[in-house]
Amino acid sequence: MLQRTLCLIKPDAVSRKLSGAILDLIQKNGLSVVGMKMLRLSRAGAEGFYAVHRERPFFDSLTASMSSGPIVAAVLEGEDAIARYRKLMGATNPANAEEGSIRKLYALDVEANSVHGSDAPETAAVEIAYFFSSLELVNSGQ
Ligand code: 3AN
Repeated sequence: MLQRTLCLIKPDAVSRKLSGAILDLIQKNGLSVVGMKMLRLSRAGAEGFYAVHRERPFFDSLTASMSSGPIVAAVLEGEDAIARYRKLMGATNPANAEEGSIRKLYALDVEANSVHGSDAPETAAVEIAYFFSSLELVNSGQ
C-alpha cells in the first residue's frame, strides 16, 4: 500500500550536520521525499506535537530538546512507508537499535535519538498536517 509518513530530523542530528547523511539513507532505502522544510519549533509547538506524551516523565526534557534548535521535517512516500521508515530508524533506544539503522549510526541516547517517524496511518495523517499543507506536498510518481 502506498503510504506517506512524517520524518523529523531532530535538533541533535541537524546540529551535528547529519541531515544530508540521514536523507541519503532514507532515499537509498527506496523512500521518496515529497515535501521538506527546515524550521525551529517553539516550546509550545513541540508540546503540541508530543501532546500524547504529556504525562510521561520525560515530556519536559523532550520538548525542551525538540525546541532547542532547527529541525528538518520531511514527508516520505512509498510502499509501506510507515513500517519501512520505522525499521530504518531503529529502536527508540539506540542501545537496542539494529546495525545499520539511523539511530544505531547516529543517535546519542534514548531522548536525543536523531529522528522521528510516524507509527500508524492515523498518526501519520495528523503529524503531516501539523507541518505541511497539501499545497506543499508533491506527487512522487510511484
Ligand atoms: P519512537 O520515537 O521510537 O516512536 P516514542 O514515541 O515512544 O518513540 O517516544 C517519542 C520520543 O520520546 C522518542 N523519539 C524519544 O525522543 C523520547 N523518549 C522515548 N522514551 C524516552 C525515555 N525513556 N527517556 C527519554 N526520552 C524518551
